[in-house]
Amino acid sequence: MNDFQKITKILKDTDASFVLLLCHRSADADAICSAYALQGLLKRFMPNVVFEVGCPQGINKPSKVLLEHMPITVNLKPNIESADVIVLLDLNNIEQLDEVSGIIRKSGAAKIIVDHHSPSPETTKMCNVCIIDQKAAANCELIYRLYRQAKVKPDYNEAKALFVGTAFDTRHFALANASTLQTIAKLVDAGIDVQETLAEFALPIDTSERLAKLKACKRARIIRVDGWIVALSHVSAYQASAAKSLVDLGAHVSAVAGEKNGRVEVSLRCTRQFVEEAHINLGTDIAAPLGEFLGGVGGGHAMASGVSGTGEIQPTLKQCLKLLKTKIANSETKKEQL
Ligand SMILES: [Mn+2]
Repeated sequence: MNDFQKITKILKDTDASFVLLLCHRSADADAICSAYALQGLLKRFMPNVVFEVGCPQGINKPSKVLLEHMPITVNLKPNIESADVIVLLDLNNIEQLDEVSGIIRKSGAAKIIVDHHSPSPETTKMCNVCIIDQKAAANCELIYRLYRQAKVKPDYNEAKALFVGTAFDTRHFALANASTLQTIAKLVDAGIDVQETLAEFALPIDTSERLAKLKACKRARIIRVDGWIVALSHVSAYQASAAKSLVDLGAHVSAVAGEKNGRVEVSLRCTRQFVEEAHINLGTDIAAPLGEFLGGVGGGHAMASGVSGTGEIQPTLKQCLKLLKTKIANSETKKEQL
């Protein structure tokens, strides 16, 4: 049985009449476009089932532009309790949905996960079908694979959604791999104009984001750890963008924290060289234990990850540096032993 057949089997076995396609907090283009394209695919086979895209914890700014340009409908207050089947998209841990995670846990609905992050055992355990491929550069790639398994060609808007979701998640294909580019080639064949579509969704940078990035650079503490340049900083918003800027400027690793109502959030970024030579995966080696330290959650990818928990900025950054130092030291010893 292929993955597409596994999904349709669950939908049939549960005699589902309402299927909720659920995106992560401040849902990005990859999550929303995955949900939209999967909705379209499944509707073809089950026209009597109601499929809804739910973003109970909001959507991010680029997604607002996306929804203005595309015929995608998103419910910001989905009725999770009444779903017969819940599909988690681009989301590895339901804890990311804060209070919504309790409702999902209590729900008797069958659960399916389609994701490209490192899997969280508690979340995969509660899912009837797990379609997870960490090698996929975007979740939209996994959805395109389902189209192929179903032998269905995406229509123009579905192809455009899959293209845009992939473009956003791969930083305009800078993080793409062979399978990403093969998928993109097929979508372009379906009628997508690459330059026009990328221009349509290009975002002007907000003044507040520009200021956050500049402030993060001004406040950065720069530490050398065994030849690696670590930059630690804090801003009250746009931590991810600020962390990326620090790496663009020359840091090998960056961590930018922000505090709001006793909650602390940290974005971590690093270069590919750091992942490969220090053998450190920011998601599993740093963000996950830092999340635990803060009584919250942490995870993500090797080069980009995030943490959310309870605490204050300085102790959080201190712990982050401690984790980085320990991991770097461990990788040094490993190298010596080789
Ligand atoms: Mn994604």
